[in-house]
Amino acid sequence: MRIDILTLFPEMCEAVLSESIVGRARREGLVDIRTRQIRDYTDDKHGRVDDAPYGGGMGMIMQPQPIYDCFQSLCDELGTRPKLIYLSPQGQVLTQEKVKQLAQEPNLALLCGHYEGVDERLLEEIVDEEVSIGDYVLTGGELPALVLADALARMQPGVLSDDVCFTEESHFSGLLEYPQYTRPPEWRGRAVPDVLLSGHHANIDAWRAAQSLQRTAERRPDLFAAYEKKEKQ
Ligand code: 4GO
Repeated sequence: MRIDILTLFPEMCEAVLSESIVGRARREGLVDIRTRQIRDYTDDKHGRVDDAPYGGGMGMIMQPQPIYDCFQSLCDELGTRPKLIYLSPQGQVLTQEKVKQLAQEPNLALLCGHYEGVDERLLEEIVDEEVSIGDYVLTGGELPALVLADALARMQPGVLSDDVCFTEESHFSGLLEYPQYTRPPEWRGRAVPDVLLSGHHANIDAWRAAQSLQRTAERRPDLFAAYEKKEKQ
């Protein structure tokens, strides 16, 4: 899968994308994530990419031309038009279901807004979907784009150590993850639950399933209700 991040802050994105599991996945060619500097495509001789909002009001708005030309150059390079996603609080809130769906796309482009946002006509002209990572406002779309890119990267074959990893965990079964422990067996007077040291795999599986259900019921009644509904069918 290839993901292109259209941004005024490519270094910020590269810093995050070069580390840890996503960094290794990129180096191993398991996922192709690139950044594109929107400012490189402005026609303005001073390099401007934003201007004051018509009708007045706070802050600056990103102009359509640099973003449009940046996206066109990407389409030319790819020889195809990737699905373009704009990260915004107005978007559909991201879920693991949505991540699974987007992970099927061979090419995705992620547009990061800054300042007070992007001229609406650009969104109408080229944006396919708006996605939000949650109901809060950030100073830019870079962190949400990086969240989405990370979630997509870990779905690609070979990125996680074991392919079953992401089928067993939270949100896949629709339940929260069970608690996990590692050495030492006792720490600050707290013991690891005996069952996990028993080597009895059927009991361990049953304990983990019960923990998942209990946590979900306590912490996420919304997810628990959806899970029970799904189980009844
Ligand atoms: C996305 C973008 C929040 C999200 C953003 C989110 N804030 N909840 N800010 O996914 C346009 C200018 C949007 C700053 C951007």
